[in-house]
Amino acid sequence: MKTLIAVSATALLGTAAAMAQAPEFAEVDADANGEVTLAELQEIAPDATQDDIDSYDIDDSGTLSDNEFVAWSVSYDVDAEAESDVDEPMAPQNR
Ligand SMILES: [Ca+2]
Ligand SMILES: [Ca+2]
Repeated sequence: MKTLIAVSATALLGTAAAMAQAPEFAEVDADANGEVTLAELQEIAPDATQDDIDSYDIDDSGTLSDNEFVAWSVSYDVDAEAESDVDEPMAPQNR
């Protein structure tokens, strides 16, 4: 069982580094053009769809600006999903 935990923690480290924090708009906007496209959004939310963008696309641009992205991220609750994925690998008995 200890081996399983160690392997799981190691496998999660790379993911944790990318997902432990709520994403910043500047980080998600990979090409820094001021708009988050569906492809960019899917880097942090693989199950996101154009419908998700459209729901928060106030100016109907088809992409998310800074404000629109913040509104989306609050609704999507990236923090909660990241925490469930990481599952406290540094303190496995602290639950
Ligand atoms: Ca962009
Ligand atoms: Ca927009």
